[in-house]
Amino acid sequence: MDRTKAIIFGATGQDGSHLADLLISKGYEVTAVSRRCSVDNTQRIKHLLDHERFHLVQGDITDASSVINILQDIENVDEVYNLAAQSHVGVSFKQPGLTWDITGKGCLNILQSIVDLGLHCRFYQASSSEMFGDSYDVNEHGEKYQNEQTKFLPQSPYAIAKCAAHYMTRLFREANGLHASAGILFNHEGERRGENFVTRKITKWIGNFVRWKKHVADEETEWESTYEPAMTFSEDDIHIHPKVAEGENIKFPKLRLGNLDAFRDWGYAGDYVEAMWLMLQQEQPDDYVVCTGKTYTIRDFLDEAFGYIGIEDWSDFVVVDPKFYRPAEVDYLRGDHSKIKEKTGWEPKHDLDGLVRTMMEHDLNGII
Ligand code: NDP
Ligand code: GDR
Repeated sequence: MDRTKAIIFGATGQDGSHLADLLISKGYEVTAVSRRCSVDNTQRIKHLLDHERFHLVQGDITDASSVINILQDIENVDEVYNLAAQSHVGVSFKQPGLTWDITGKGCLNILQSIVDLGLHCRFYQASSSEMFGDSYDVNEHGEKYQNEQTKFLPQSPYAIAKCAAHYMTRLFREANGLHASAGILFNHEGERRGENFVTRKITKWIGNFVRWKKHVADEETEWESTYEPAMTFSEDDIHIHPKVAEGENIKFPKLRLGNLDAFRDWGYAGDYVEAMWLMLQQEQPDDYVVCTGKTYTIRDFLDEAFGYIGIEDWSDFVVVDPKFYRPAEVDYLRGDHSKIKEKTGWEPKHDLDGLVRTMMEHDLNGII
């Protein structure tokens, strides 16, 4: 039986893993590309590794020959999804060259390989609301929003690389007749979100904090009085194991964050991969904004997440650390998903409340 065949670049990431789940559930033959890593980077797709229709191959999108080999090895591939990226905006200021090579040029490597090999597959590019940067339109009610017509004003090396990949996708659609679509996705989160993005950093911290609090409670220690910022950690050191509380006099570190006033339109990653798939099922390729249409600040997210464990005032638990400020910030993102709704029927299923609940349940892991 001929099955639909898909290749996912970036399959080990948050979205790649959700997309792999979706495509497997739809009966696809899925080739997942993962880059060589000195440690295991397959945590998010572990449950798929033994599946008969799931095939893991090694490759790196910065290496054109690696991309060509992967595309060549799969006979008659139907759909190619490019989700691979150095996807952290803050990191892109410190590693702009690497970000450019992966997030920008990597997309070109795939598009050019598709053309050079004469493939008739459909292509999806993971574009981003970060491309809007400082730009927005204003509706008749005076509300700011971004849609497919809003101009791009990128504010980071990451966003500039995404703009280049986005325009490259459009160009290959126009110039080479490729069925190439770009999803301009607003922030989407969930239980598989990387731990140095702000939402997961918050829910993961709360989960660890509650676990630690239980530990000190077992020792009959008042958690309020032992709670001091005796330890600091960097964004990359967020994996706080409950064991940090095992030694005597070791206090739990406060949650250190950067700018709490930025607005983001946060959705659930599982909903957004459905939108990616739907784009490639359309007869004509196109670009679509994918979002919830609602926007909240980091403070609002903190309210929801701490509220979940019954803490209304989180100010004693959070430190604003300039270390996490970005050299340039994107202050306001709120998308308008009218186009994708009209063309494909797609709508988000999770609101902020549902998103936070899903993430908190996962990070508390049954502890309360
Ligand atoms: P992640 O950072 O979780 O995943 C990125 C993936 O890219 C990982 O699988 C990573 O591999 C892989 N990757 C990185 N470098 C290379 C490389 N050189 N060659 C091959 N693969 C590589 O991102 P998300 O899943 O959150 O996002 C998916 C895509 O969507 C990204 O392109 C992101 O920029 C974009 N996007 C994300 C949004 C979001 O809110 N999540 C919103 C808008 C766009 P490894 O696991 O080894 O690190
Ligand atoms: P973003 O997501 O930059 O929007 O990019 P992130 O969660 O990193 O930041 C969102 C906002 O929170 C502020 N912030 C912090 N951010 C991080 N990471 N860590 C902190 O401690 C912190 N404190 C405050 C940030 O300044 C920012 O305003 C995500 C990525 O998934 C991109 O790949 C994707 O393209 C966009 O979403 C849409």
